[in-house]
Amino acid sequence: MLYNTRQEAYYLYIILCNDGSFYTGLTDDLIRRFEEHVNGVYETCYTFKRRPLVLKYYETIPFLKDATEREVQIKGWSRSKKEALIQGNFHKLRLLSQCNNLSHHKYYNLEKGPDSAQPTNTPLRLRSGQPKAGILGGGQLGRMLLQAGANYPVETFVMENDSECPSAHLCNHFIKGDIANFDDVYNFGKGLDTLTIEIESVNTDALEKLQNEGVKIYPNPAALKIIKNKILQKQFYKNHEIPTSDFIITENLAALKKQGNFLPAVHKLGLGGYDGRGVEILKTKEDLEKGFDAPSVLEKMVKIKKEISVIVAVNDKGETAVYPAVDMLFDKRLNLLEYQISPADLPEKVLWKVEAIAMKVVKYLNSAGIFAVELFVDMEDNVFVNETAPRVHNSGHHTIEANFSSQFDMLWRIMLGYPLGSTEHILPAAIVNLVGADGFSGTVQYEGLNEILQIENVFVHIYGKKETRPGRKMGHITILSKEKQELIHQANRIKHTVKVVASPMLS
Ligand code: AIR
Repeated sequence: MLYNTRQEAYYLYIILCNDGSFYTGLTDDLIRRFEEHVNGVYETCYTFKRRPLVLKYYETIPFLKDATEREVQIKGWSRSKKEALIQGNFHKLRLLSQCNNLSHHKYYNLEKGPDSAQPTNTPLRLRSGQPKAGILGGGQLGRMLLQAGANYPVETFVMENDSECPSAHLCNHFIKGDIANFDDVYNFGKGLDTLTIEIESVNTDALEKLQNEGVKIYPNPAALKIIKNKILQKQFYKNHEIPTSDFIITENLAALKKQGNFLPAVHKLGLGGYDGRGVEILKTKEDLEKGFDAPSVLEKMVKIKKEISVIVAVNDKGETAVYPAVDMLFDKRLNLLEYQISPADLPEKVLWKVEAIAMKVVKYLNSAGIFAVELFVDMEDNVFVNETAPRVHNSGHHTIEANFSSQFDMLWRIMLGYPLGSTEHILPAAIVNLVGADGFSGTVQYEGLNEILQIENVFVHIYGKKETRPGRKMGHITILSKEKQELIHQANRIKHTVKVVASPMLS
């Protein structure tokens, strides 16, 4: 049984009036409602001196109960508190310009009310002379974060077990250590001003201690503790009435084997899985053997029309910036992201629902940082959260070239206390992941790059991993184009041209 399948989207909105006061309301259709306001349908709310001037703010809330509670709450706020809310969220308000550009906006010429000031910065308060930032984990995500960090005044530190990892040569200081070990993480972090992760399997107890001692940690260790354990993550969605597929917790293989009637389902290892590892699709009773003999979660299979990802940035002040949703296409066999196309091709109403649910996840995680919320859209356009990553994410790699502020740039802004960047895209994009080909293990070799590098709208990212193995993420290629057909065409071309193999001597 699924809970919360009846989904709607409500908009809590605030209109600035020409006398400087705010009008707060609730609607299920923001554009229509604003039109009504400007056309005088709500004359009784206004006087001759008080007229609706401009739509300043909205938030999308998936359930009526939450929406009415929120309306009552905001209506009770003082003017300055409403102003702070508006200022804090100026990034995510894509719909606003759409509403405010309505051609029949008859109040345009009214004298402007007091406009909101630009948000003030909270520069990082340094514990030492210059910002020292640490990254736990040294894979491709850390590498791309360091590439963006090179543009900022920051001294970078990376800890990882493998001193030949993709990040080792791009940071200012590399420390060899075990990210799952309390002492290693604590000793690494204690001299730093700010710290982030690029993989979930880190020691969260050490992070909590560091946080108590004043190190700024992104994401908040409490949020990371929930997300890194797939069981706690699912319970978190359920507790906060965030739509997600039904699930059962299985302690071991024997317990899993009793759940034949729950199939088809996806078995996910509680701790430690990533990039397709720790996930098994179980369709028939015979498949139960493939499940995990450790605490795991068995998730009912949803009939999926689309898989979507939304990346949300949150800073210390609780301000948010949302990247346009993207379509994800998976390699079913490897359980890995194969292509990604952005922005997602979905009806606007579904996109709003997707965005509202992603915002709800982030709100209840109560943490600054970057969050990638992966969602399913079913045949009836219901939206379910699949899982969330509290870090930069594969589904956002296109933002390096395709958006004003990339997900990596954005994380630096958050960690260093600068204003959030713009998430607007410059051009639509696609990503093709370069994964190790089947049958090849050993020193990596890339075939076909020469041909692909002759195409003008592609950008190659090789992660610098020395060794390939089947299914390992070794790089990605981004394509930019106004035309969706061109994106798909080039993505297919790349997929069939570039091969990640091993050098013949070692294969
Ligand atoms: N990663 C972390 N969670 C999911 C992914 N894809 C990235 C991180 C991590 C790297 O994958 O950058 O360090 C590990 O990749 P590999 O191929 O060494 O296992």
